[in-house]
Order: sequence, then structure tokens, then C-alpha cells
Amino acid sequence: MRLATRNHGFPLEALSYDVTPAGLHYLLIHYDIPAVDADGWRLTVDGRVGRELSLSLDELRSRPAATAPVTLECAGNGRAQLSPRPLSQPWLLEAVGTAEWTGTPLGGLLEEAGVADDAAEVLFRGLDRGVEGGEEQRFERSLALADARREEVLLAYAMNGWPLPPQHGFPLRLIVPGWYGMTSVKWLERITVLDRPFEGYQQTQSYRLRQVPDEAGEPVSRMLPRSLMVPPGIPDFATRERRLTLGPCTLRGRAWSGFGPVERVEASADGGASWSDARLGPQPSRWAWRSWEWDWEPREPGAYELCCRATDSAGNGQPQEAAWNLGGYANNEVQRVRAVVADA
Ligand SMILES: Nc1nc2c(c(=O)[nH]1)N[C@H]1C(S)=C(S)[C@@H](COP(=O)(O)O)O[C@H]1N2
Ligand SMILES: [Mo]
Repeated sequence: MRLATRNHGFPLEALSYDVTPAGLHYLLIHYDIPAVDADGWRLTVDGRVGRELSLSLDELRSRPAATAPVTLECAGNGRAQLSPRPLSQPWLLEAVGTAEWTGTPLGGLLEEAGVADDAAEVLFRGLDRGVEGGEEQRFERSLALADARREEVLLAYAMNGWPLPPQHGFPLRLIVPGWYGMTSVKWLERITVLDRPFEGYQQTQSYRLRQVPDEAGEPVSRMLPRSLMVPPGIPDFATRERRLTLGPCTLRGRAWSGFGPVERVEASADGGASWSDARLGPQPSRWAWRSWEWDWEPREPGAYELCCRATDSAGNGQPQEAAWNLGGYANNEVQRVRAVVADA
């Protein structure tokens, strides 16, 4: 409950923007937002490197820069639809957003530091502290060296052309395109090259696909495909059921996947009993969502259940109903929107 009121979601009608305005992007903050004085702040790069680095924000900003639209989705998106509901941030479907992130590629910095031959992983440490699973900790996550070196991985200092807002990681955050959001560590303070796998809480306890608490489970990594629609018509205030009048209606939405470009989106007006192909818009970038449209004309007044689902180039799709896991992660079951169509 307290988590739910701290972390706001993305209103699904904002799927109509290619790039999500910063204030509409979802937020997920495990602990408190640190207040960072940019003048005193430095990023340290250490561990299994030939040369330790300590960089100011201006030094980072003067390095080679890249800007890319990237869709971020929380691994817990869809969690509240699982039963029994895992105890954590109760997202329905609104933990997503696409911002234009600007920063310097992480690979260049690692190269400058000179990664040792025995390096295995790169650890990212945030400034934020809290207690989770009975353990006091910083928010920390690691990536395998090969994943950290991918060219799309950024150390971002700007969001939609502006310095990062405090809640999105000021002054510097990691952006790992294609992966669920927990990988993109905010409020970066230190990057440490390790010669062995990191075993901290957010890596080995949290973000694992498990059925029971004492199994190791598979780590959560890339985003499974998902398609979401702009809820059509107008909402009923309390139930959020949609109200439409009889006549042609174009459903619009966005779809993404961390495993490969979206190749197909289908829509249904009968709860997933029958499907038809939606028209796909251009893919603006490999790492950003893709728009789609579907023309629908209900034949008669009544209640309908609208659904959509995406398939990516790797052949991954979306299930009608997701399999349960303890943490409620990576639930990419199809979206269902109830709509009541009335006579015009
Ligand atoms: N330091 C730090 N980084 C963090 C988090 C956090 O709590 N602390 N939350 C993670 C999670 S779970 C998600 S989903 C994304 C959310 O990024 P956003 O709030 O900018 O949308 O940030 C990730 N990075
Ligand atoms: Mo998340």
C-alpha cells in the first residue's frame, strides 16, 4: 500500500505519445530518492581495471554522447493480476514508458579503465540505501561483462533533452535497453569490475523466477513481448470500464520486446476467441516500442472484451494467462479491456 502510493504508473492513454513526457513515465523507487549535490558528486570506476577512474558530471558530459528512445518496463508489471498476488508493488499494466535518454556509452568508459583479463561482471551501485529482505543495502545490480559492453548500454545524464529529474536517477543512471527496468540502476555512484558473479540481494534473492522461496530460480533479464492499447472511448469513473457509441473505432497501441523487434500485433474484440492482425507503424528504434492500429466496428450494442498481443522476431508471444511465480515477475499475459458499446 505504501509502495503503491509512492510509485506512480504510466496512464495508458499516454501510449499515444512516441516519447513519454517525463512526468507521465512510470516510477519505481525501492528506497528514498537521494538528494544529490552535482558539484560534489563523482562517478568511480574501480575493481578489476588497469586504471581507476573518478569522473565529474562535466567530464562525463564531455565524452562521446548518444541519444536513443528506450522503452523501460518494470519486471513486476502485471503482478497485481496474478493470484495469489505476490507482495510487492501492485502494478496492473502501467509500469512502462519510453524516454529519449542521452549519455555516454558504458563500453568506452570500460575501455578507458582497461578491464582485466579475469573480469567476469560489472557491478553498478546506486546512492540509495534501505532494508530489504532483512538486509541493509545499497541498490546494486550487476551485468555479465559481455552484456555491459553492448553498444546500446548508456550512462545517461539526460531524459527527453533535460538533466535527469531526481526521481529518474539524477545525476547519472544506467540504461540497459531491452532489459527489465531493475537493471537500469539510478543515482549511480560506483561501477566495479568483478572477477566473479555478484551475489547481492537484488541479484540472487530478488528478480528470480521461483515457485518456492528456497529454490535458486532463473534470473529475470530481458523484457518479454507485450502490447498495450490506448483504452478506447471514455472511462466509467469507478470501474474504468470503457463507454463507446456504436460506429467505427480505431484501436491504437504500442508493442515492444527485449528479445527482438516486434513483428506482429493482433487484436481481438471477443476476449481472445478470435484474432486479427493490426497494422504496424514504423519501428523508430530497435529499443523503443512500435505503434499499431486496428480498425474495429462493433455490429451491435453490448459488452465486449478487447485484447491485443505481440509476437517478436525471436518467436516469443504473449499467453492468454500467465504462469504464476513467487515474485510476480515477467507476467506478459494479454491485456483485456472491457468496453460497453451503446446505440448512437
Ligand atoms: N538505484 C536504484 N536504481 C533503480 C531502482 C531503485 O530503486 N534504485 N529501481 C529499479 C527498478 S525496479 C526499475 S523498474 C527502474 C525504474 O526506472 P524509472 O523510475 O526511471 O522508471 O529503475 C531501476 N533502478
Ligand atoms: Mo522494477
